[in-house]
Order: sequence, then structure tokens, then C-alpha cells
Amino acid sequence: MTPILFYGVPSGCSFGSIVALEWLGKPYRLSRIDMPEVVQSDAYRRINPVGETPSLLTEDERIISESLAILNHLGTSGTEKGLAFKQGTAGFDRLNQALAYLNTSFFNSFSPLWYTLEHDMKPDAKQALRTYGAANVAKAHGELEKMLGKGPWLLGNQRTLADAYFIGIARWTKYHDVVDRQTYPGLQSLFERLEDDPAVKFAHAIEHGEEARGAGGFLGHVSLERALSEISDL
Ligand SMILES: N[C@@H](CCC(=O)N[C@@H](CS)C(=O)NCC(=O)O)C(=O)O
Repeated sequence: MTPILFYGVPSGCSFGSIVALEWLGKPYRLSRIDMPEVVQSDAYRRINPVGETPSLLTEDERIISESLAILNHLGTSGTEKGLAFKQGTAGFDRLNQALAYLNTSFFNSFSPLWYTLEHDMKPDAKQALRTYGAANVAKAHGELEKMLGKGPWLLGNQRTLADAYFIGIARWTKYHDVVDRQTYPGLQSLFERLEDDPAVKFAHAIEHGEEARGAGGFLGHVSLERALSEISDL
């Protein structure tokens, strides 16, 4: 079957998996999952019991959740393009390490900030969380700037799936005005280069519900109901 990526809107971390699929160029479909309404529904929990996006229905009809697992799964077909590396190689370990940092420290640095936007809170508590989140986001930006070094990509002179995942998280600064990316010149330049990438433009258009032309792999959207009906052992 043609894989289906269940991606969350608005502005989910699934963005990186959409970019990765575009870069890989193999056939795939998308299923749009509204957050928090649909992602928390009983229907979607049949795909991912945790009630989170992304999830990937694979070619051989398995469901994988968690960005790190999805990107490593996709990476197996991206080694020839240099987007990922064979497990057991130094390249794999470097990519996995970068993905893990992005998926834990970088992703989670925004969590307190999202919480303040999504919950009614007393002003003092809100300010405390915002201060904590701002410090974490700044720290993670500082660490990533060091990791990037001369770049131009996160792993050096080769674009990898870490860059795809990075851009989906890095754009969250537009919702939380806590760092000025210009003060991290390497990251700013990486961000701008990625924003200019056709796959990233495609992923933005998809998220905004606009007509989007990808590199050729995208075969259209399927509803959650249709996707569920295609999975034989659910
Ligand atoms: N550890 C998971 C985190 C996934 C996650 O938190 N997804 C968010 C969107 S970025 C989500 O689906 N949230 C559910 C909600 O908003 O109710 C991963 O890396 O895939």
C-alpha cells in the first residue's frame, strides 16, 4: 500500500516528516488531523493510542508513531540520496544524535510556552512558565548554533533528515516571541535556506490547506475514516 502520513494542524511537528517525504520522492499520501479535536478522538487513537501526530502507515501496513521512529524508518530509503545513513555507521549515529537532540531538548524547550498559549492561567504562573520556556529556547538555540559549526547543514556539508525536522520546530519562534534568531547567524542562515526549499514551501502550503504541487511523491489526501478502512487488522 502507499504509505500515509497522519500530520497534525495547525503547525504540528509532523511538518518535518512531510519535508522528509518530499525530499525522498517516493509515493506517499497524507491524512490531515486537526488538533486537538481529531487527534484526541477515539477514531484517531486507533492509529496512535497516545493521541499525537505524526503517525505513519507504512507500505507493509504497520503504524509507526514518534517523529524519531518515523524519520529513522523513512531514512532507510534515503541513504542513496545522502539524507540518512545505514544503521551501524558513524553517519547513522551522528544523525540519530542530532534528531534526538531536536526531538527532546529543542522540541521540549517550547513546551512551557505552548502551555501558556493553550491554557487559562493566573498571570504570575503564566509569567513564570514563559520565563522558563524563554530560557530553554534560548539555551537550545545556543547549543544548536554550536552544533551547526560551519554548517551549512546540521550535520555539515550534507543536507539530512535532521534539517527537515529542524525547520518544523524552529518556525515555532513565530508564535512565541522569545528569541531573535538573528543573534544565531548560523541558525538564521540555515532557517532561511530551508524556508526557500521547495519541500518546505510545499509543507507550508499543505498545512494552510492551499493547493500544493510537490516533487512528485505526493499522491493526495485521504480522510481518517478512509485510512482506517484500508487497514485490515485494526
Ligand atoms: N514525541 C512525539 C511528540 C508528538 C507531539 O507532541 N505531537 C503534537 C503536535 S507537535 C500533538 O499531536 N499534540 C496533540 C494535541 O495537541 O492534542 C513525537 O516526537 O512525535
